Amino acid sequence: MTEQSKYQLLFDVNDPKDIRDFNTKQLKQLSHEIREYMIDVISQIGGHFGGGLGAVELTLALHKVFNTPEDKIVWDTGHQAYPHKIITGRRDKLNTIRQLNGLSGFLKRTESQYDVFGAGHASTSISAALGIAAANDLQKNKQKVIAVIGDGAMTGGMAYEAMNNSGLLKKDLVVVLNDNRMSISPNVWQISNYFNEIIAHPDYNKFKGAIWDLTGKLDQFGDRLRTVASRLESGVKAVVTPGMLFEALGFRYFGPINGHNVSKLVKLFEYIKGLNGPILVHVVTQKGKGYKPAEEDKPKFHGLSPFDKLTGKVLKKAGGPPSYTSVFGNTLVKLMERDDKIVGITAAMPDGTGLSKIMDKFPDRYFDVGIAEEHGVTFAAGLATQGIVPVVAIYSTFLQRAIDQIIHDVALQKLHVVFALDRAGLVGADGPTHHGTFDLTYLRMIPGMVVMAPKDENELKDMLYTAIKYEGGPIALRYPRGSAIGVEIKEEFEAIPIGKAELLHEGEHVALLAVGKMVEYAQRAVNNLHSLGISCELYNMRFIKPLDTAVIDKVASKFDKIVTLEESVLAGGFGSGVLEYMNYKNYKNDVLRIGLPDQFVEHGTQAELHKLLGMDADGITKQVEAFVHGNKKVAPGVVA
Ligand SMILES: Cc1ncc(C[n+]2csc(CCOP(=O)(O)OP(=O)(O)O)c2C)c(N)n1
Repeated sequence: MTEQSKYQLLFDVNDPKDIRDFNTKQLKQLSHEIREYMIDVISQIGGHFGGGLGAVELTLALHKVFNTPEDKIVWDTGHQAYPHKIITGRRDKLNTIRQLNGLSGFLKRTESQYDVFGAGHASTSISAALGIAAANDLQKNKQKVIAVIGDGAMTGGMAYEAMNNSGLLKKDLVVVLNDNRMSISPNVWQISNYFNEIIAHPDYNKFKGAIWDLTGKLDQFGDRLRTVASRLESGVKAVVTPGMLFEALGFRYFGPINGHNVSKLVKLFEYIKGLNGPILVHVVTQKGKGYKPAEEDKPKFHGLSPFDKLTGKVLKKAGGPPSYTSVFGNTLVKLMERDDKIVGITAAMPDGTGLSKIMDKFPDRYFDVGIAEEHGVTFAAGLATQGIVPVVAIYSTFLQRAIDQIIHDVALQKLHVVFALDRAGLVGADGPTHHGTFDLTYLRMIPGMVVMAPKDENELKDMLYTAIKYEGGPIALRYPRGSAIGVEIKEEFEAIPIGKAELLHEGEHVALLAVGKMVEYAQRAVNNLHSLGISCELYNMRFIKPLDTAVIDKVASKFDKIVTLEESVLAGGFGSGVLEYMNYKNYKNDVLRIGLPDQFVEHGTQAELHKLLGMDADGITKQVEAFVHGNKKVAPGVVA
C-alpha cells in the first residue's frame, strides 16, 4: 500500500522508546514522514485526518519527553491520535482503521497499553487525567499524567468542571491545550478572542520575551534564581498573560507556544516535567498542517472518505439518493421560510447535522452552542418558554449527554422542543462510541415525550413538519446515518396523526411491527418470506411513543406470532414497549424482538454490522422463518 523505501526513520519506530534519543533533526524528519504516511494511507481508506496532521510534533514531543506508558497521556476525543497510534506499534495496521476487526478510529484501552483512557465523545480528558493523578497520589506513584485537549473540546462544560476540581485538589497534572482555532467547523470558543486580545497587546509581547529569556536560562543557575524568576514570572503573568483565566482556576500557565516547533516543545516539556501541581501548556497548531488541501478546507478534512492525494478531491460515487441529513436540512430551510418562530440549534456539528443549510440563510435563527449538548437543550427550553420553536439537531449518541436536561428542563415543563436525532442506529466506522443505539430507550422512558422514526426521506420531511406543528410538548424524530431510500420527496407537507401506524402489507401467518430503517429491511424480508410460503402482515409503526395500541390490539387478536423490529438496543426500546402493553392487556401471543443485543457493537460498515447481527433482510428472513417454525433464538441480535 505504501512504499517503505521512501521513509528513512518511520519504519524503525515501533515504540516511543525508539524516539527518546532522537535529536531535533530526526524529530523533524520523523514528523515529515508521519505526515506523508498519514496522507498515503488515509487518502486510500478515509478517516479522521486534519486533527492528526496538526498534532504530529506535539505527539512526538510528548512521547519523547515523558516516559510513556508509565507516564500517562490522556487524549481528548481521540480523532487526532493517529500519529500516537503510528508511533505506539500500530503503524502497520493504520490501513485497517475504522474497518471491521481493524484499529478503532479513537482511543481504546483494549487496543494498546498506550491508550490510557477510551475516548470518542469530547471534553472528558481532564476529568479522566485528574482521576488518574488522584489515584497516583493514593498509591504513591510518581508517574506524570498529561491530558491533551483541543480548543473545540474546551467548549464543553465538563472541561471546566474538571479544571475547577484540579485547582482544588492540586494534583500533579499537565493539561496541554492544543489550540488550532477549529472545532470540526470554526470554533465558537469565546476564550480564543480573549487570547487574541492579550497576545496582540504590546506589553504582553515585551514581558513574554523577558520571561522566556529568563526561564531559558534557569538551568544554568541555582535554586535561588529559580525562585526569584518564578516569583517574577507569576507576578508578571498575573497582570498580562493570556493564562489569567487558567491561573485563576489554579493552573500554572505556559504559552502560547508554536506547536509545530518540535525543539521548543521538547524544551518546554522537559522543563515542566520537573514541576508539581496543575499546569496548563497552551500550544498553538494548525489543523491539517502539511497537506495544503487540508490546511485550506479544515472542516472537510476533519474526517473524510478516500480522496485523491494530489488534488484532495473525495472519490465518491456520484448520484444515488440524498442523505437523511440533507433532506432534514432542506426541509428545515423550507419550514423556516414559512415560520419565523422556528430556530435551529447545533452543538458544534453544523455540517454533520445539515444545519449549515440554515446558517447563512437565517443567521439570527441559527445557534451553534459549541460541544455543549446539555447547555444546548436547556437553552432550547428557555427559547420555548417564550413561544419560539427550537429544533435541536444533535446526533443520537451526543444527546445522551443531555438526558437530565431533556427530562428536567424540557419534559417536566411540557415545553415544545423538537429533537432531531441524526446518526440514530448503527453508524458504521465510528463504532461503539458513536453508534446511536440508546435513544429509543432514553427517550421512551420520559413522560410526555413523543418519539418518531421515519421509514424513508419523505416521511422524515413530514415528521419534521408534524413535530414543528405539534403543541403538546417535547417531540423527537430519529433517523439513520447515510443515504435515504430514494423515494420521491413530495412538495406538500402532510401532518402525521400522532401515534398512528401505517399498514404496508396484509398477511396471514405472522405480524411484523417495524420502526425506522428496519421498515425497509422488513419489507424485503416480507418478499423473501413470501417465496418461502410465509405470509407476513407488515406495519410501519412510525411512533415508538405513543404506541399505536389499536394496531397492537388488532394483531394480537389476529396472529399467534408477532415480531418487533428496531435498530436500537432491545432493553427498554420499541419492542419492550409493545411487550409492556401486551402484558398490561394480558395478551399471550408469542413475541420475537429483533434489535440490538445487550453488548457494545464494534466498528465496521453499517451493512457488515447489520449482517453480523442478523438484522439485514436476509437475517430477518431467517429469524422470522425460524420463529414461525417454533425457534426463537437464532441470531446474536435476539434476546428472547
Ligand atoms: C460530546 C461530543 N459532541 C460532539 C462531538 C463531535 N466532534 C468530534 S471532534 C469535534 C471537534 C473537536 O475540536 P477540537 O477539540 O478543537 O479538536 P481538533 O479536531 O481541532 O483537533 C467534534 C465537535 C464529539 N466527539 N463529542
